[in-house]
Amino acid sequence: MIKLVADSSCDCLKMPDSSFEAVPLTISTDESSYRDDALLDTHEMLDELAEYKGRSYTACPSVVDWIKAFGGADTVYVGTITSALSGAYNSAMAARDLYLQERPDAQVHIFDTLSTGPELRLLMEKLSELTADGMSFEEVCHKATEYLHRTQLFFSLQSLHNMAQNGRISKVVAATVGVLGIRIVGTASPEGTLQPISKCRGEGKALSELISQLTKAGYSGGKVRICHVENPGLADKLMDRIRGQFPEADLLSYPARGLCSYYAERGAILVGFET
Ligand code: X90
Repeated sequence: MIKLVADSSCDCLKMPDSSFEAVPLTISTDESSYRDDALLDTHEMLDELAEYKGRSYTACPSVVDWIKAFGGADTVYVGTITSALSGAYNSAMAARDLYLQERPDAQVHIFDTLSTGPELRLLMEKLSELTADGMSFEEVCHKATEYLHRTQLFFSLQSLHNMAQNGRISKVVAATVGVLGIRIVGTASPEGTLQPISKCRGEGKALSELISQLTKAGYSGGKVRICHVENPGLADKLMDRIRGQFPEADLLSYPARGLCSYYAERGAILVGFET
């Protein structure tokens, strides 16, 4: 049996035609904790966190969480959020070691996306295609790794408060965003960190900047996956613009689940695409 596993930053609970499992990260305060699973109400979580005066945190899946998700399968492909910002990749690697001690004949590969959200989702969709084609483990690993080099992530964020609070970016960068409708457009750097590209005043400017970045990066009509944090309007506008240029493009937008909602914050969109 083949199993596909990703942490919950993929914003995806199911995958058609594959045995897929998302392993939740958790978001917490000193008073409550939110497991990023199918039961989480992200809207309610964002409301409660906006009211809450204290600090909030996140935690990656534990080794045991990962092993449970591997579910006894002989072949497991795992996609994780960037190892530069989360312990998810390391805990998945530790889970792999333990799993292989118990089952020396199993095959487990962990992909560090050096990204998150829709770029992780694209990887999982690719893995689903490759495994359906009946390829060998080595071939799937090779092709999926190659694919990751041909995908990219851009985003527009209205606030960097939670990224800064949790030490994922500098407070200096964070302070320039959110005031006077300033949004930041950025990308996942080659090292897997948040790389700001430009500051934009207003959503229209952010939209134009995203389009121009996509074009510069070499987007030419491939897949685009857009996750939004309570901003379907911006996601739709982006899809309309892309469809205007590439009528055949495979586009999909969907709401972010818990982890991306927490870090990208309300109003954000994350755009994963094939170059
Ligand atoms: O292990 C943990 O506790 C999770 C930490 C995750 C921190 C980063 C989350 C990023 C979510 C925000 C915008 C995109 C940034 C992309 C940088 C690669 C999405």
